[in-house]
Amino acid sequence: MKIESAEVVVVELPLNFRFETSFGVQTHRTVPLLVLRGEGLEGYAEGVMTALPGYREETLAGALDLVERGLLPAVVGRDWANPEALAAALDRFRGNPMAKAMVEMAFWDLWARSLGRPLKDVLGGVRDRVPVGVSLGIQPDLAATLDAVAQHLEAGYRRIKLKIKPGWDVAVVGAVRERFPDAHLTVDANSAYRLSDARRLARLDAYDLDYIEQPLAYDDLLDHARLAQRLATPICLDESITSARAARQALELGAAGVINVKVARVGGHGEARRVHDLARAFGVPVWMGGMLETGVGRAHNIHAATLANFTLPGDTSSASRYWAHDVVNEPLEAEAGWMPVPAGPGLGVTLDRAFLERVRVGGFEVTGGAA
Ligand code: OSB
Ligand code: MG
Repeated sequence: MKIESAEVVVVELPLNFRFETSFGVQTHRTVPLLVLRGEGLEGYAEGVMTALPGYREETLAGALDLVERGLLPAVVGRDWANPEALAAALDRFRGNPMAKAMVEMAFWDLWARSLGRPLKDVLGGVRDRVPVGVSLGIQPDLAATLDAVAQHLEAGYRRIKLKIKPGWDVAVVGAVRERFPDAHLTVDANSAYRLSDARRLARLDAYDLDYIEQPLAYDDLLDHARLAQRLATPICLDESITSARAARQALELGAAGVINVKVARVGGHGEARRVHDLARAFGVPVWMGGMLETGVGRAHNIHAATLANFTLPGDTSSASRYWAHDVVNEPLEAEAGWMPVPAGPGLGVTLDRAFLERVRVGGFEVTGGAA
């Protein structure tokens, strides 16, 4: 399939909530939406990198420069046998998985649309709906935390993830567990601790958490393996897993008893599926993470989460939790903790172009491409 042209539209959207983690506060997103065109069809993806590198190293400005000057010129104007062939053509550029994921994911959508099949089928998914939980940011106080947990359990979410950081951990988790004895609870530290905090983290073992997500440094597998030996609660890796190779090394080391797969963090659907397959070979369950996506990235994540080893509830909660107005026309809403897979070819969502024009803050087109 030939990619004839590409367009990036950057939009700015306010979040419905203030999202606080151990690495900072987000109140809005600046979202680069990529449109790839060919055979009269369009394929979509979004970038999840942020202005400053708080989660991983990639930045919005750096990624968009790479997309405009490196990645799109390498793929526009060429005929691609399949998405794997396109992904292989991006290998010569080092790192930058989030930037590569934009291009690779948009092509998977375009490819699936050209086949007239839902993306989930083309990826090999086995479900029509995926189980979902919520990720709750750090709240102003304990009362607000308990209220937020109660509200989302009542809405049917199947697991509650609490963001923690040093000084906001054992006491809050203990109080939430006491009030909600049967809830599936997890915590996510976003790399806020060190191995020397092992004794403090081991106190969380008392609260029957499904897992502790990314307690230690974003680029450290070895210390996570050491920590795993000192905790009863499984460790789930997020930031540390940027590729199938990193996943294999983490699994071989015993650093991950669970993996949070984010398609955009690992460079796209092909690599996400390899991470999924490796984890399955090691008997390790995976779940679909999120990056506060709009309907475009959310739809991608939902399709990918239909693969068989996505057995734990993911973070792909209802779009209306995040956005007063989404960039896609279709509602992506969970019911009783299940998110239906959008129907139709490809992603099954369409862009609200009139809305995009209202919130647009930048963008560019790439038409010529490869010689
Ligand atoms: O660590 O999983 C994370 C959001 C942005 C960056 C990192 C993370 C998150 C979330 C929210 O936890 C997931 C979501 O609701 O999309
Ligand atoms: Mg996380």
